[in-house]
Amino acid sequence: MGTDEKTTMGTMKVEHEALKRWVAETAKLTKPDHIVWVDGSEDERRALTEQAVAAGVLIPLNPQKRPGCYLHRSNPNDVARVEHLTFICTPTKEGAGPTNNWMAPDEAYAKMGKLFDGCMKGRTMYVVPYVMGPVGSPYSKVGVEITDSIYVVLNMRIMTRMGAPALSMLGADGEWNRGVHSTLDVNPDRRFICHFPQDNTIWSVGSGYGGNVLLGKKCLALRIGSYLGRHEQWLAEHMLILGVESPEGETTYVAAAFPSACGKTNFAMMIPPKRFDGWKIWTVGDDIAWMRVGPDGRLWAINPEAGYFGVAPGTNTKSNPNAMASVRENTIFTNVALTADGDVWWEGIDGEVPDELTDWQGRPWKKGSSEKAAHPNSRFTAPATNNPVLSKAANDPKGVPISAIIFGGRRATTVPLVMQSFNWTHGVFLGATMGSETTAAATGQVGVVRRDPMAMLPFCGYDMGEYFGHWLAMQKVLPNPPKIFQVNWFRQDANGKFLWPGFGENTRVLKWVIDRAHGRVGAQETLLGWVPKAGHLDLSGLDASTMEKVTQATSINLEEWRKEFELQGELFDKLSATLPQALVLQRQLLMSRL
Ligand code: SAT
Ligand code: MN
Repeated sequence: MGTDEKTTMGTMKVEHEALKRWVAETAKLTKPDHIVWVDGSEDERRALTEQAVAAGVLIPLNPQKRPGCYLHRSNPNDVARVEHLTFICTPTKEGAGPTNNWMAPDEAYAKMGKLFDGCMKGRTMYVVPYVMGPVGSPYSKVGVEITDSIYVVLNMRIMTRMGAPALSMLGADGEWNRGVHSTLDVNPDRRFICHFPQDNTIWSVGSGYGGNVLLGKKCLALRIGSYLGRHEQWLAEHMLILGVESPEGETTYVAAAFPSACGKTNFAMMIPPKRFDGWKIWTVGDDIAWMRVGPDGRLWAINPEAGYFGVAPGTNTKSNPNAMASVRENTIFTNVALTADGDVWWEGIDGEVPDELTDWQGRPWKKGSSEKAAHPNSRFTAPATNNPVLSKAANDPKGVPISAIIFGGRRATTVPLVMQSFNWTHGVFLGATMGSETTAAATGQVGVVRRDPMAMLPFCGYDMGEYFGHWLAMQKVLPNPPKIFQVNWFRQDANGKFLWPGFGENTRVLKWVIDRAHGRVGAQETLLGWVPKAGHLDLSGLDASTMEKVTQATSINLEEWRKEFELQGELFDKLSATLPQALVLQRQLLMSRL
């Protein structure tokens, strides 16, 4: 390879025979006109960007307002993850479990093989080597994504450590995740995202959007990652990682799971309120955590990603100033609206609503229109290095030690602002029974409560009951485990108004969590868990009406909890074949306390 006139290798030498063979086999199937191995260089980025602009895939934004930024409009039928078209193709249906769609591996390979046959005729096939995690870290994993989408290549360049460093990490015989992606004709009837955990393989066809096609993200880092984690005794989780630095200079790391579009990015980048002068929050990651037991018996986490694929709507200098700073340059925007002077716009961005815009589909839009100008799941892809509060430890190959794990959902009722689990098993139970109201991050109805255990329902690469078992088993190899908490920023009053101010004010909750993790503040025992004692949650500086609401936000209504335990039963019934007995008993115990 490299001598072949169809193939461009850049400056790279590929010494990995099995990799070369696999690329050749894939090319034989997909029949591209050209094959380009990407090296991740700046020259290459410039050239690919020019091609993407010429092809209309990227629209350059005003270089004065958004230097190095581009807008992409996806096919309107292709704007979110498609869970009903996502499959776990384990040898047996039981391996995937009752919460995943399953297809037999032979059937999936045959079905998708037909779609892949000749799909890149007239197109260029990009070979994208990438690392999830710091280059050279023993915790990191290498993947190679073959794709016919230049948009995917440019996004992968932001989201991962892409190109030559990945190939050198792979060496001559390293193991890698085999990803094949084609946009095909972007037809939902021919759209499948299939995972073959036993083969460390992902095949994705018919989409060009986000988590369906940036295969390092949900597909490798979570679905395949969780499967690998179970076999290799580590955890691949849908969690942000942040560091909290106190005025005394002590930094405590926390990992937190929330479903998609529940404010993980905001939480990971938040700025403490005035009251917390001298405190700093540092972002390690905003979406995914890979966590292992370190030599000291603590849980150590890396962020496998190198960028943010964040939700644009609602992002502004109040909700997330650091995200606004992160998207100032070298960012790809997807499905946001365009202003007359070539800047981006979305619902909830700062400033006046412009009189006229071009909407996310490229149509003229007027102020007052009943339709949204930006798609509710419109996104920015921004390099982590743009983030003013990027943690210095974000690139540390050994990761950061986690003192607390937080599980959070979007719940209008029932779940109080914050609660600490009695112990590890109860903490796993809190994660396992998480519920959340659905958002626009996945296609389907928005706003209905669904169980989303550990925010992993769409991302667990094997049977969910076994996954809980793996979490419980981790305790045995984790002499110094993090404390586990549950939070809910989204509780509402009877009129549907949020009770807790959220955003930077979440620092107040975080402070209690950290003090608990270090064993230096008290707590009040309730039937359901430990909650802050009166006066322990720092509410100073909040106005009287907010204080009043906080009382409601922290209240526990036993009637609501009776219903909650009832509803949890639906998930437990569904998982009954493999649900650990410890969790069944945990639920019975809590119910009997009521
Ligand atoms: O589209 S993605 O899966 O990458 C984003 C998300 O749903 O969290
Ligand atoms: Mn996510």
